[in-house]
Amino acid sequence: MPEHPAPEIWRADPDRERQEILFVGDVHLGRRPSGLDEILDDHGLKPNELSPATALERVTEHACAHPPRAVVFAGDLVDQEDDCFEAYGVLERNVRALREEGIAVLAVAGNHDAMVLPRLIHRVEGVELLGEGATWELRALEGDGPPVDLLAWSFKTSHHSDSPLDAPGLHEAIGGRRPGARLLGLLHGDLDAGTSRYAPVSRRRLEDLSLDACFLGHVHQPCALSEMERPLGYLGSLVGLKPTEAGPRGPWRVEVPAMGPIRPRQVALSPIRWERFELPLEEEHAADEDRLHAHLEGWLRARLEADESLRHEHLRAVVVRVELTGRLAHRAAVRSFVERHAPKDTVFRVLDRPVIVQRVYDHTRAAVDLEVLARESSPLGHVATQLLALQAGGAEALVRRAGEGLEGLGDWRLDDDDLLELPPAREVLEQSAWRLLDVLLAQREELSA
Ligand SMILES: [Mn+2]
Repeated sequence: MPEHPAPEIWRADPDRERQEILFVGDVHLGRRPSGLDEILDDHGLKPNELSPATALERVTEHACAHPPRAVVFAGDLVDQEDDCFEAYGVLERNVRALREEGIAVLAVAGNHDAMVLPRLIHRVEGVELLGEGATWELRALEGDGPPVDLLAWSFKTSHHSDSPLDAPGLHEAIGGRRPGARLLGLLHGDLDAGTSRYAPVSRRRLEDLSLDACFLGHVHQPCALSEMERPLGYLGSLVGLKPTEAGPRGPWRVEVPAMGPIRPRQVALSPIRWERFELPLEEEHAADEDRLHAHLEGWLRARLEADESLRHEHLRAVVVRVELTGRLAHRAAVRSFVERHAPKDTVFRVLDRPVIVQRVYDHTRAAVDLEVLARESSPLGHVATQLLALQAGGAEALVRRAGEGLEGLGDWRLDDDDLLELPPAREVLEQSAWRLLDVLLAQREELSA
C-alpha cells in the first residue's frame, strides 16, 4: 500500500507572501468525484461541492486573501472538449477575480485540454497561454520581487510522443534568460515514463537544464516537492478525483527569493480527501462485528484527527478504503463484516465531517504455524512449503514464471493519468498461496466438523 510523505503545509506569512507564486496542477474542470452521489445526498452534500470547479473557487479565494505574484496552471485545466462551455464560465469568473487583485494568471496546456484551452484562453481576458503550439517560451514574470523567468511548454494536440525537450525553441528560450533571474520550468508531461504518448520527459535531462525548479502537470500523485533541495516534479491533481488519488491535494505556494532555496508548500483547501489505510487487527478486535465496527471507528478517528492537512475549513468529506490485515485464529466476524459492508452504514463523523468508509478489504491471514503445516505430506503441506520459500526469498523458478505471466500487464493503464502498478510477482504469488491455504483449511474444518 503506498504511503506518501505528508507535504509541508503552507501557513500565512505576510513577509513572504508577495514573493510566492501559486502553482496549480491538474484541475480537470468538468469532472465529478466518482461513485459517491447517493451517499453524499444522505449527508446533505452535493457532488458539485466536491468538484474541481469548487476547488478552483477555493484557490481564487485563497489567492485574493493572500495575493501571490502569479497563479500558474500546469495543464489539464479542463477535462475534455465537452466541458468547454461549463469551463468557460468557471474560468472567466475566477480569472476576473484574480485580475482585479492584480494577480497575473498564466497556464500551459496539457493532453486533456490541448485543443480547448487555447480557445478558452483567447476568450477569457487576462489569462495567458505559455509555450503555445508545443514551442518553448520564456516569460518574464511581472510584479514586485526578484526577477523570475518562466520556461514553459504546452501540448499542441492530445498526444505528443516525442520528448518536449526536443521541441523547438528550447535553447533560444533559455538563452533569453535575464541575468540574475530565477528560472522556473513549467510543462505537462510524463516524467521518466520511457515511451509514452503524453510528452515523455527524462528527469535527468530536465535536471541538466539547470533550472532553479521545475513543476509538471499530468500524473495526479504529487511529488514530495517540499522535501526537495531543487524542486522538480508533479504538482498533482488539485482535488482527488477518485479513490486512487489518495492523500493531501491542493495548489502549491512556491517561495522564490532572489537567492537561496526555492520552497514549495502545499495549501490545504481541498473539499474532499480520499485515503487508503491498512488496519492490522488483533484477535480481540475481530471477536464480533460490533467490536470490529467500534475498533475501525476509533482507529480512523485517531488517525484522521492527527493529520494536520485535514484541519482546514474547506474540507467537506473524507472517503476511505480500509484494508484489514493481521493473523487471526478466528476470522468469521471479519468475513461477514466485509461481506455485509455498505458505505452508508459506515459513516463516522470526525473533525465534524463525514468520514465515509467506501470499501473494506479482508486481507487477514489464518493464524497457522506454516512450519508445522509444511511437514505434512498433503496439499496443505505443499502450499505451506511454497509460502515459506516465497517469504524467505526463495522459489525463484516460480517467481520467474509468474513474472513472465504478469509482464504483459506491466504497463497497463486505466487511463492516461493513472498508472496502475501491479505488485511484484513474489507478492502476487504470496497472496494467491494464502488464498489457496484458506480454501484448504476450510475444507479440513468441514471434514473434521
Ligand atoms: Mn494530463
